[in-house]
Amino acid sequence: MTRIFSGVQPTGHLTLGNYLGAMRRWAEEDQYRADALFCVVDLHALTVDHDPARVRRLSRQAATLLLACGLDPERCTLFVQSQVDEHTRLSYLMECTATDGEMRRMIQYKEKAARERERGGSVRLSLLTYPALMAADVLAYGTDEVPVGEDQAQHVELARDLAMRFNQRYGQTFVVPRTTLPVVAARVMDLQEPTRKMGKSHARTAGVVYLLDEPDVVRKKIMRAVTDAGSDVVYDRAERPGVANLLDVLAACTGGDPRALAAGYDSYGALKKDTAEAVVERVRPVRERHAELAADPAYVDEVLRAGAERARRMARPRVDAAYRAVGLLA
Ligand code: AQP
Repeated sequence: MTRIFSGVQPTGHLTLGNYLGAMRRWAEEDQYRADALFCVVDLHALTVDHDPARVRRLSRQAATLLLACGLDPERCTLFVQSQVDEHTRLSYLMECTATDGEMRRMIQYKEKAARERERGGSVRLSLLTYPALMAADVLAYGTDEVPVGEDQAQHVELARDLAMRFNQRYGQTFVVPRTTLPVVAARVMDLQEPTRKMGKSHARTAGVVYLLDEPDVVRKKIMRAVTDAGSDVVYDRAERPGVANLLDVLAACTGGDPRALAAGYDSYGALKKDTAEAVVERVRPVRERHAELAADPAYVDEVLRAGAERARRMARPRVDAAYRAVGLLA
């Protein structure tokens, strides 16, 4: 059976981008067709300046939202990264397999490092080595497929390279994973800066729709989205990024095709209104289920405990084999 692994970082409140680009597919398709593991990758949240209490709160909230999106703990394995030591054990071997040049080439490193420097802060070493930990997350489980949004594809490519290099040097140990991207909404853009992806840790929140935003807040953010010069509605990601983004979101929420949808509009106002309603309707059941689950934290904790135990059992033999392969007395 195909094995799938993917994760979310508790670096902020989960967004519409996380949902349309990744979580929705995990819940509606991936868990039914594969042996799937989904992880709140909390160690990754420590790569930038963070508040411990906030990370703890966001980790639990992310797990609750994943359940609210429809992940079924009877069908898939849901857990928190730091509760399974195999991730950090294997991460060190990945650091010994990768080069510093490979790490420095990662777009997300360049962007986040620049942001940290702009804020006058220093860049943590773990931000640079983050892709080694992500490779470990994926490779520990013999993962075949990694369903992610476009922004994570470069990291999965690196995980592939590391798996192949490790296998070549030390003998067949890891499955070489592949990325799967969604057909629409692989990259939901910020509503105020439509050339930048919608990100949960952006300081300016007006362009970011959070899954737990009240419906009226969602409507307001979408109605105020930056659109492009001109007034005709055409789907052109390069020349009309603002309008294309709205069409992508509308298409992802209604199951349509963004180009075909464009033909049905002759004003930005009508497009925004329909997009806002489509998002509110799409997210409504997630918000409702989240409210129910948030009232029962003991249930969420139990799901995470059982998930971590299962994940540990799955990862340990391969990580032990990797330790032995490189010459350690594991
Ligand atoms: N804007 C997006 N459009 C489509 N997919 C997206 N994803 C994230 N943003 C978008 C996908 O969501 C999954 C979980 O993301 P993550 O938690 O690993 O963090 P990220 O990729 O770094 O996303 P964020 O929300 O932008 O976080 P910050 O601001 O902390 O960097 C991944 O599959 C991702 O591709």
